[in-house]
Amino acid sequence: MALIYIKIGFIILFVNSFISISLYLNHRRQAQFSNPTAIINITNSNEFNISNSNKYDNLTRHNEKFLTYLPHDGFNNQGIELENAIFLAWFLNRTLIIPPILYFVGVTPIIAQPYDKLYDLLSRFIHPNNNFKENKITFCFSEDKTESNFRGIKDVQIFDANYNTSSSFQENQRYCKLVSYTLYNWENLIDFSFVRRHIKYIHRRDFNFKHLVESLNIDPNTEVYNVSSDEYPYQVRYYDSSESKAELGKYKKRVNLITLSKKPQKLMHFGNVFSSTRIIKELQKSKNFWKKLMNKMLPNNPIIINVVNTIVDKIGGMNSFIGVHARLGDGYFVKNQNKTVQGLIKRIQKDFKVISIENHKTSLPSVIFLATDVKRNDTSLQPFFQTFPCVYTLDDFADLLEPLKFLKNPEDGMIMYKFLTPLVDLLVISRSSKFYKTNKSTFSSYAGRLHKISDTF
Ligand SMILES: Nc1nc2c(ncn2[C@@H]2O[C@H](COP(=O)(O)OP(=O)(O)OP(=O)(O)O)[C@@H](O)[C@H]2O)c(=O)[nH]1
Ligand SMILES: *[C@@H]1O[C@H](CO)[C@@H](O)[C@H](O)[C@H]1NC(C)=O
Ligand SMILES: *[C@@H]1O[C@H](CO)[C@@H](O)[C@H](O)[C@H]1NC(C)=O
Ligand SMILES: *[C@@H]1O[C@H](CO)[C@@H](O)[C@H](O)[C@H]1NC(C)=O
Ligand SMILES: *[C@@H]1O[C@H](CO)[C@@H](O)[C@H](O)[C@H]1NC(C)=O
Ligand SMILES: *[C@@H]1O[C@H](CO)[C@@H](O)[C@H](O)[C@H]1NC(C)=O
Ligand SMILES: *[C@@H]1O[C@H](CO)[C@@H](O)[C@H](O)[C@H]1NC(C)=O
Ligand SMILES: *[C@@H]1O[C@H](CO)[C@@H](O)[C@H](O)[C@H]1NC(C)=O
Ligand SMILES: *[C@@H]1O[C@H](CO)[C@@H](O)[C@H](O)[C@H]1NC(C)=O
Ligand SMILES: *[C@@H]1O[C@H](CO)[C@@H](O)[C@H](O)[C@H]1NC(C)=O
Repeated sequence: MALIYIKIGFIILFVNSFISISLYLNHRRQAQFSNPTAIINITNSNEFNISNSNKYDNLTRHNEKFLTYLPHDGFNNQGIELENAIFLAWFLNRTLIIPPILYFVGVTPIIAQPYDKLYDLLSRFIHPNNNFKENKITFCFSEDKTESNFRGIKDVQIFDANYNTSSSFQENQRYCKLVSYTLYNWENLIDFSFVRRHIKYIHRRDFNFKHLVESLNIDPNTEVYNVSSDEYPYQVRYYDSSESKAELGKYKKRVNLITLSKKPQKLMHFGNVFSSTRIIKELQKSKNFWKKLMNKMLPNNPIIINVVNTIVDKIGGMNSFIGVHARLGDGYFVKNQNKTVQGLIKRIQKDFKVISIENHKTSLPSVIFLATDVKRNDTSLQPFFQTFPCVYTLDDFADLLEPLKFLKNPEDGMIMYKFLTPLVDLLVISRSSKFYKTNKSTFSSYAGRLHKISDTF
């Protein structure tokens, strides 16, 4: 997905009060090393004192080397970043420190940034504690009217939840939005059993650099290697083979992974690792690993899977409907709304000529489930509904989503309902007989990937 930098001039208004713990184990309270050296029982759920951890002692004693990265953008972009980081950790034989999902209700204000700026921005998202009770921020942005910017956002500032947005809007011509967020452990959603067999990993609890180096007990100046300053969103392209002739494309700089494997620093800190084109994989072992990984990053949260199965049953069962993803809601996708909707209509009509108002009543597959980021009554979608008579959206199954209202983030007690409904949308369409995507959407790519293997989860 095309991203360009935005100018940042933010003001820190909420104090990032110090959380004494920055690394933690997953919610299942197990050590998740491929070859566990220490299984630690955590009694106090949220508070894991890394400096008391036998595992940590063992790690440092055995000269463990670590690798981490900075997430940005929506859930699906963050998923690609995680997968790339898993590959890098595997290739470079380092223990991966996995950041939490930075989950928003609606569109994310955190898009690709130069390394230091992104770090600064991310460090303001913290778990609620005594001083900071709510997972809410206000972000104000001015719109970019030029075509180049994907999100349609030019300038972002982040404020606390009480920021007077009306004054901001008047003074700076900015749009402000109060958004909820939560920092969610990947293992609450995705099956890590394959990952666990192939790399060592631990979870990171926040985005505070100081916490990180303190937890690892390393010197930030001599024992950290910051891989790239990420002056451009597509700055560095990584190559698994020094012999590779693959071109840089939109990237600015080539780095061979073999060069990185010689770095002595304890922590190798990547910034932006987004995009499925970021790492060139030409070695056979890389290709094999990647192919397997792509088929193993599967959602496995039983509550979500149950909800999805119930909805799919209601529509008529797996493979008995057409799945469509219409990404129309923000930035680039707004400008292409009509094109996207017309494109989807044409492709479906071409493939399923049988679907029309006249023969809707035949037994041929005619049911469509439409996943979309806009409301059903949105003007741009009307041609779709006029063309196809039998279209369901997630709104039609609101009652079946009820179980998600009881799903809480164990870290902060946030009800996950609003964060997770897009994932339900995505999983339903992945269980269709035929899937139609929106170009350039990573939401669509993940749905398409799961669609190919939907009988396996
Ligand atoms: N409910 C629902 N939400 C959607 C759908 N498609 C996109 N969204 C929402 O649109 C926003 C951006 O999509 P994300 O997938 O999070 O962002 P991303 O990972 O950058 O993906 P893309 O922007 O699509 O490449 C998020 O709030 C999504 O939840 C959809 O089909 N259904
Ligand atoms: C540390 O690791 C060694 C083996 O590598 C193991 O024998 C020992 O029990 C571990 N120590 C703790 C405290 O877990
Ligand atoms: C962890 O807890 C389980 C059950 O409470 C117990 O059987 C086990 O011995 C504990 N392990 C450690 C390392 O304390
Ligand atoms: C964490 O461990 C350190 C060192 O053992 C100790 O000084 C500190 O009190 C511990 N903090 C908590 C919250 O247990
Ligand atoms: C991977 O790193 C560990 C130390 O963390 C080391 O013991 C092991 O030999 C390394 N494996 C390879 C293949 O380099
Ligand atoms: C917010 O800003 C507007 C416009 O400047 C002002 O009229 C209003 O009193 C402010 N509200 C608060 C709560 O400060
Ligand atoms: C690495 O980046 C962090 C975060 O921006 C910074 O604090 C640190 O000084 C950098 N370390 C090195 C060695 O460049
Ligand atoms: C999309 O089409 C509608 C008419 O169907 C039109 O009113 C609208 O301006 C078009 N939007 C864009 C972005 O072209
Ligand atoms: C989507 O991308 C494909 C391949 O690049 C292209 O053939 C197709 O026309 C695009 N569809 C739309 C609706 O833009
Ligand atoms: C769509 O419905 C919502 C209420 O669900 C309403 O607020 C909105 O104005 C409607 N939009 C259009 C384009 O009709």
